[in-house]
Amino acid sequence: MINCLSLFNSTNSAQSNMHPSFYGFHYQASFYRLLSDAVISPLTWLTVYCRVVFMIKRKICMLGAFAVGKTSLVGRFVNSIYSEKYHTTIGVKIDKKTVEVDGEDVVLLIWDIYGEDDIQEIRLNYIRGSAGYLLIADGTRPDTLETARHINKRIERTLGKIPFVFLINKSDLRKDWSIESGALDKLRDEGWEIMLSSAKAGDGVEEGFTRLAQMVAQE
Ligand SMILES: Nc1nc2c(ncn2[C@@H]2O[C@H](COP(=O)(O)OP(=O)(O)OP(=O)(O)O)[C@@H](O)[C@H]2O)c(=O)[nH]1
Ligand SMILES: [Mg+2]
Repeated sequence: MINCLSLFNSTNSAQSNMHPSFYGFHYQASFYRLLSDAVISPLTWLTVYCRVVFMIKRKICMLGAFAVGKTSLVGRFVNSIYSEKYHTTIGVKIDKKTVEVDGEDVVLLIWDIYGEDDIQEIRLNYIRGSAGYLLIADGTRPDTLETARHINKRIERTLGKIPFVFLINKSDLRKDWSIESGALDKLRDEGWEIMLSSAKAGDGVEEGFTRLAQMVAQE
């Protein structure tokens, strides 16, 4: 009991040592904190909510022949990683990355689809709902350019014209390239936007995805 009383007294005496202006300052600070919580917080939350709900989201696809580097390009772009090992994609793998286009965030849902070969064509069902696609060829394999042309024709016939960027990948192996520049000039004349990339060295990867993001953000 004595102990409790002495505790009470000591607390009281500690408080009485405080300068009276301390209480005024304390209440004023609390008042402003309440005001900011009541006004600024809802505004902040509303801003965050609007940014999330009205954020531009676009599905894009990685298309091309097998082993041209579709998965490697996604790995480089999304996670800044690259591997020499080749694991063919089975079906589809979906990744996500936000890029900034003209000061606005654009969320890219990237569908990395298995490569086309002599046995299997790409299923157009995977591509439905896409705002655009990266069409990829391997600079060291001219036949992959033909595959890219074939895929593009099928998409245009079935789904209509949608924006795309043509990436000639493996530019780090430029000395081994066998695609004729005349063939690329012909495609440019047809309106194809062509860029060079290397998933291995990282060259042109960001640029390719960002260019497509600019095109699809306007859709
Ligand atoms: N030198 C070089 N090799 C690359 C580059 N990009 C990919 N590769 C290699 O090419 C092989 C195939 O790469 P992937 O990214 O799996 O190719 P993909 O187009 O996804 O293949 P599929 O899923 O089978 O259609 C791997 O061994 C990669 O390391 C590049 O820019 N330069
Ligand atoms: Mg793959």
